[in-house]
Amino acid sequence: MQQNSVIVNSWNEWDPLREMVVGSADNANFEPTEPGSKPAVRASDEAFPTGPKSKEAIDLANEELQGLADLLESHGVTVRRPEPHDFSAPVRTPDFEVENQYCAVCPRDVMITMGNEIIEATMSRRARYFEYQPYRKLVYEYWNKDSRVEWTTAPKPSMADGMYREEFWEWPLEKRHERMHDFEFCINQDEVIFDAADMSRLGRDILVQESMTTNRAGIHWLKRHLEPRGFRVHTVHFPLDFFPSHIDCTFVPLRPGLILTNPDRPLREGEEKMFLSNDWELVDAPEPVLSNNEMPAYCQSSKWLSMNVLSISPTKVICEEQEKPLQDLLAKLDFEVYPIPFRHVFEYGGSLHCATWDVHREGTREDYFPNLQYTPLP
Ligand code: ABU
Repeated sequence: MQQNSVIVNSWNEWDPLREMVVGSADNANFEPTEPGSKPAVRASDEAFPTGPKSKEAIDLANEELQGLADLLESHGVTVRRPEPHDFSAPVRTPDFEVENQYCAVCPRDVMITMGNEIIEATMSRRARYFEYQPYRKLVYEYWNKDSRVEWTTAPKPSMADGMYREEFWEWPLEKRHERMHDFEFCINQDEVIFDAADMSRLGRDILVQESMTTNRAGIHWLKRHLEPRGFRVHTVHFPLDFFPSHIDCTFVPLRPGLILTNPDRPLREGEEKMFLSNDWELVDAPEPVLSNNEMPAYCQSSKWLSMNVLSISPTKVICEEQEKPLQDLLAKLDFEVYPIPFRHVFEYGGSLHCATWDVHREGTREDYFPNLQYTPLP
């Protein structure tokens, strides 16, 4: 049975924050083309660059990441950073080779805290196979300091060619629309695959999005691991998101009873019941300030990075500086909003929530869904 831990303790996305890892753009490389990812320059036919990002791009992103770290520290949060890592090094295993790795800007994609347990995700892309390494020193520190800290590394998939469905990238839009309820993407169902950022924590209840980066075998592994530890794991789907990857630009819990939702990506019919029958309110985010075509050229994420906000507490939220319509909505919902510039981080795969990993928030595991009917695995 899990219990509160002095060092590692975080059960949801909103409790008062005490310790957090903020990513770093040091040594970042462009993500390579591989079966799980086909990066493209936005609104252009230009070839996607390869190898290390420029010093200027890295400095600009690091300045904004440092700004986030400073803001968190001014709110009493202890901020930790990843260890330096050579992302330009190629990776070669018996099953695949890739010319370089990516970056440590988005710890959220790799690491997740479930109460007093740290889980390292399997990951789904070759360039991210070793992305846990910049966080290992920290994990050892937490694990050595407190015997109540649990540490789990999920099984590494082979990432061999047979794990992927490469034709996925060629499907025309009509075919994607036709097949939107199949939830079959660029990874198949043969191995356990998940990125940590496809999960969202609401106390006893964990949401997991089926996506391009998390398959049904991955969700099954998470259920088998988490249910005996007292969690209920719910699979969620957003059928109109044809390239889903990571839940935190789609369905963003802000405090008990309130979720920020993406108007372009409604939940699959029927999946809203769990929220509505437990008096949760789903509030649509406003249209982002940038259109998809206006996002930074090398950014592979959608305009909905606008929604990728970070909660310092149930009443305080950090939001990207230019997203005024969202800031206004959050203020109307009674949040204190802290706007900071973060646009230069976008080309590294995320915004404020993606670029962090919460290690310690106050609070314990609560049941926010008392009217839930849940059937655990047999
Ligand atoms: N890594 C989060 C990106 C999600 C999105 O593009 O909507």
